[in-house]
Order: sequence, then C-alpha cells, then structure tokens
Amino acid sequence: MSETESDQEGFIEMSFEEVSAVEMLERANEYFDLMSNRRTTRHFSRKEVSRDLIELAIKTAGTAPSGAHLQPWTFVAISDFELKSRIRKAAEEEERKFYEERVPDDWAEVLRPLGTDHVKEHLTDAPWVVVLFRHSKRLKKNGDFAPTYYSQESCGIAAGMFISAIHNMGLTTLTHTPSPMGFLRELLNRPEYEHPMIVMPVGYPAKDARVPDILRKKLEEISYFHSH
Ligand code: IYR
Repeated sequence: MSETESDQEGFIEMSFEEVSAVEMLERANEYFDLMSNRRTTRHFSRKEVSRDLIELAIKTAGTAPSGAHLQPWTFVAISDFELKSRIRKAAEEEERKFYEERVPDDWAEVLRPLGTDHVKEHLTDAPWVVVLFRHSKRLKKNGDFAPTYYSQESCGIAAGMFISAIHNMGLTTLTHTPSPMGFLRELLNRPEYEHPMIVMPVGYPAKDARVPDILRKKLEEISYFHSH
C-alpha cells in the first residue's frame, strides 16, 4: 500500500480474520452445497414471512460493492395485497402482449421449456414482492443531478446477494422481469431517475411447487484457467 493511502484521511484499517486452509475449503464446500440447492420456482405459498427477514435480506444486498460506492439502488418491499394485485394486473397486461405479439421466435424457443406464460400468480401469492430500482443519476447536496457509474453491474451484484440471502434463510425468490416494466415506477411512486430492474417475489414454495428439470453447466463449461 502506498504511503499516501495509509495516511489518507477517511481511511480506516481493514478488519480481516484469516482462516486456516482446511476451514477455508470446508466453508467453500458448504457454501457451494447450499447454493447448489437453490432453485427458482414460480409457485409460492401464501404463508406469511416476517418483515424482519425481508429487512435483513435488503441489508445484505446493501453490502454489495458499487461503482464509486454510490449504492445506486432502492428496494421497494410490498406485502399489501391490494398493491400486489395492482402490480399483478399491470404486469399481466404487458406480459399478455409479450407472449401474444411481441416475443421473437428465438426467445420463444428458449422460454418454452420453462413453461412460462402471461399469468403471474406469484405476484399475489408470495407474501412479499420486492422491486429493485436502479438509480441512473444521483441527487447532489446542492440539488443538482450527476451520473452514477456501473449502476447495472452494481444492481446486478446486489440482486445476487439478495437472492443468496433469501436462500440462506430458508426462503425462495424468483427473478421476474415483466417487460416493459415502466409501470412500476408510477405504481410505486419512484422518481424518474430510478428504473425498475427486477421484481422478486419472496416466500415459501407452494406445497406442490414445481421447477423445470434442467441441469447447470459444469465447471469445465463455464471456466478457463491460466495457471502454472
Ligand atoms: N418477462 C416474461 C418472459 C420471460 C423472459 C425470460 I429471459 C425468462 O427467463 C422468463 C420469462 C415473463 O416474466 O414471463
């Protein structure tokens, strides 16, 4: 580390506890096993989930790294049934047009095995629906707007951390992307520089929840190593 950085105002010492090589491998395996068991389902139970758990998942997502540490995200969490119903109605209107008119052939081909359609029960069945809004601008103290940086990447990482937090606590979530989803900004009253990015219903899977019979790519298919 450079002298200047260590002396710089606004810096503190990093806290880091080294673990043994054995423990590291153990933890790595445990985490892989945990995440390997995550599945995305569209079938949610109506069983309630406490607000505390949703708050903790959002706080975990909020630990994500972000461009220039601008934290360009807002998580809107909805349990109000009437509001979830309005979101569902608007989403289904868009999705009906997508499936009936807009979907290109190549897209339809890869959606077919997943069995999706315009009916979005998960938006009213799941006890919580969390909408992630991406900030394309930041509001400065003097009232001016300035850009954010890498907000897509930052919000993508935060969403991943939200998903893993939900899975780790024993619940399930679905990354739903109604298209287009501009209606969410109006329905949820967000400013024009916030863009709805992902809708995540959260809850327990339904008793008869189903998932597509699919496999994940193997390590060899998703990686190349250049090592000595
Ligand atoms: N937005 C539609 C279509 C859809 C798109 C993708 I990419 C998916 O992985 C699944 C669905 C919908 O939510 O049904």
